[in-house]
Amino acid sequence: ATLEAFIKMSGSASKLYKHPFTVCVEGNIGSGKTTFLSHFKKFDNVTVLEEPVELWRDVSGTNLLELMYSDPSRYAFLFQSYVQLTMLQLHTCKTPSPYKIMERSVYSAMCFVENLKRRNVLRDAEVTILEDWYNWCLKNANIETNLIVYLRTTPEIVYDRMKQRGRKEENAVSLEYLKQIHQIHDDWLYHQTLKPVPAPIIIINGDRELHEMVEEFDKCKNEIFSKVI
Ligand code: DGT
Repeated sequence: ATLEAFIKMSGSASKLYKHPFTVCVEGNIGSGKTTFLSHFKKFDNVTVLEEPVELWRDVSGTNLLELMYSDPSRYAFLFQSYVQLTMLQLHTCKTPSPYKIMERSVYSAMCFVENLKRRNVLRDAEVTILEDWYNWCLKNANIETNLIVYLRTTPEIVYDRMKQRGRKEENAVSLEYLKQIHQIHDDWLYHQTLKPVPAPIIIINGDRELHEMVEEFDKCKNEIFSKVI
């Protein structure tokens, strides 16, 4: 699989936008990011970039997502390093449309790193390397973001959704883990005490049934498309 396979080009590619209006959709595992993104696929002026999970599942035949969950102390660094690269590729790719909507970002990848650091899963040197790369990217890469949509959820609810979805790698994911990831997202985007927020935020209640979220998405749609670029 190549990254291009994940870049759903909408419209003609005769013109590419180097700086499209960029929206990153954030939230816990199972918060409805994919559903949110799929809602925007029907608009011609939007390029929707889903998270490259399929790439993480097949790195030269190796399922890094699975290894990260089954043996985190051995593989978390390798996994995070690849997540960071694939996210940067999404941030920096030019789009055929003036709006780009991305699932997650290089910013939220660092929420997972923060958790691995707090749980002492990563070694100090591994954390330093990931943070140094991240800080270098903040200064030097074109990862400018115009809007963040935060699908705020309750850990118990996303735990049930995750179980129902039954992604095999996530068998080992506990409610405790989802609470940790929720807390870090909330400290970052809701309480805004963790680290700087890179763009204005829209917070959506992601606890509603996924099919009921359409209403919430429409509110967001108006807010996104009212931005003149
Ligand atoms: P959705 O549509 O809101 O249900 O989103 P998901 O659950 O399909 O997507 P996401 O990004 O929350 O997670 C996909 C899987 O990849 C999940 O098992 C968590 C994992 N994951 C994503 N990004 C990272 C990361 O930076 N580090 C670690 N350790 N895991 C990550």
